[in-house]
Amino acid sequence: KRHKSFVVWFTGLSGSGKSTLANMVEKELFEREIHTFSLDGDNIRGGLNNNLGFSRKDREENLRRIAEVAKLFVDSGSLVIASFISPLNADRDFIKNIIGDEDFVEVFVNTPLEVCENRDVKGLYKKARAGEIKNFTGIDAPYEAPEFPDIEVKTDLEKAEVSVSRIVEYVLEKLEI
Ligand code: GGZ
Repeated sequence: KRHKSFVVWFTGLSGSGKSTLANMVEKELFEREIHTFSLDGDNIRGGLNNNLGFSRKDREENLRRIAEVAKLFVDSGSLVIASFISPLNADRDFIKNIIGDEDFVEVFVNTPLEVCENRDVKGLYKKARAGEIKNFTGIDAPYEAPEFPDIEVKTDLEKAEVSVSRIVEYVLEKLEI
């Protein structure tokens, strides 16, 4: 199918549910024969960016490279789904500038820190509280909530299926198919 290409960018805390939602959105789009490509910590921080950590400078470089890669995929015609904490307004502005305002959809996965910390799927919050991980977002590194996201999702108040269909609806509209 021919359609427009752009980036759907999920921002939110660790454990907020970015990847879960992104995977569900991707599945829905796949079933509609839309060709997507997902970027996340697993395929980026494990490879291209395996020399980067979580200092301010490294996060900037992490996100700069991801934005450039996302742009390449957009140029090749893919619908890109990216899931990264991208903690600061400045980070997201920078990303938006690289990708281009028109091709950037911001999805704020707004899950309260307490909820993420209670889930603690990977035990990282516990380690961060114990001081075993430094610069952990939400604990001893900042997260700035986006003021005007295109879509906001509250995973503690809304069923994932409902959030996903809101996102998919927005995407389908913008795809102009
Ligand atoms: C935040 C960290 C950290 C620190 C390791 N701070 O829940 P996860 O495990 O699977 O996702 C988090 C991921 C964040 O990487 P990003 O590339 O999305 O971050 S950023 O956009 O800020 O560059 C978490 C894990 O890496 N992780 N240490 N100190 N998250």
